[in-house]
Amino acid sequence: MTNILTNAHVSRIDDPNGIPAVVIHNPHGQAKISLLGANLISWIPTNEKPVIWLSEQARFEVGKSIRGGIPICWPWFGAHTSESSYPAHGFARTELWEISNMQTLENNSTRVSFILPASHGSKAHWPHNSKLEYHITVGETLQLELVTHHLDSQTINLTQALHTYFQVSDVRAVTLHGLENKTYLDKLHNFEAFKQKTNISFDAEIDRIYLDTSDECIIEDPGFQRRIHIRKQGSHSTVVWNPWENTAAKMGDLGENGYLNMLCVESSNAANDIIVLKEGDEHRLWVEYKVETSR
Ligand code: TA6
Repeated sequence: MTNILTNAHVSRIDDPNGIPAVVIHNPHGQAKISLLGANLISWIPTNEKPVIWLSEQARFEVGKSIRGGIPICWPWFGAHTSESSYPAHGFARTELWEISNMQTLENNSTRVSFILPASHGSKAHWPHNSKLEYHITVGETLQLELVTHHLDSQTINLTQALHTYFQVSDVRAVTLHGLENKTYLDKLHNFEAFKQKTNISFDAEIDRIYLDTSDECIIEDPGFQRRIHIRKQGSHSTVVWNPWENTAAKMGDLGENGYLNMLCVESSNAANDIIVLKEGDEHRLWVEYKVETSR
């Protein structure tokens, strides 16, 4: 079905489970968003290479997270603080979302909005009345906004992340700028705190939560002759992750050497960056990705 008013059309991906997706084509580029987790699995600006990485072995199955794209970690980041049986990174990324609106904006960008319906799973893991909306704007840049509305009387602690898998030419040739002089918790060393002295290059597994930072990050990729600018609001922590060869092999869905072509830079509220919401409060986590070509 093509919605001629918005340049966007919803089409079912060719997936045995028949999970639908929104496919957007407009003068600025194209994007694809699976309704499984409202996961933006592809963004290709016009005259540019793909910006978002998706594993060749990604599975589209309700109850499981898609390997790649932009999984939404909500309403907790990482392992649940008290219930070890609860799914890592919450349930928003493994449930089917609904489209709530599609529109073409004045500069020919396309904005699609989604809501996460309440479900049995969510009620079991999150006995609160919180409404979650997600707005994606595909234009010269990609803008994402995750909005939590808290509607019941019990104050909640929210952690979350836009767990973005960026496509890179070769992670060994890439440099990440913007986190210099920040303190980070290193998951590979039992979350011990360290100080980042320089920009970040990659030659091994990395899994870090950078604290007290709302700064712009830049992925410098000489192989693709581009820099990806990552701006954010409503987030004071940034997660950097690449599983590298051994962990990737154990995960079983990153594909052959897939780890070499991806880098996760996640705009988050994680670790000590906890969002406390009272009844009637809302929180907006906003990011913007912009590609600057050096060709
Ligand atoms: O964001 C980094 C991280 O928490 C890593 O520790 C790793 O677990 C990654 O997320 C992927 O998690 P997933 O549950 O998608 O396999």
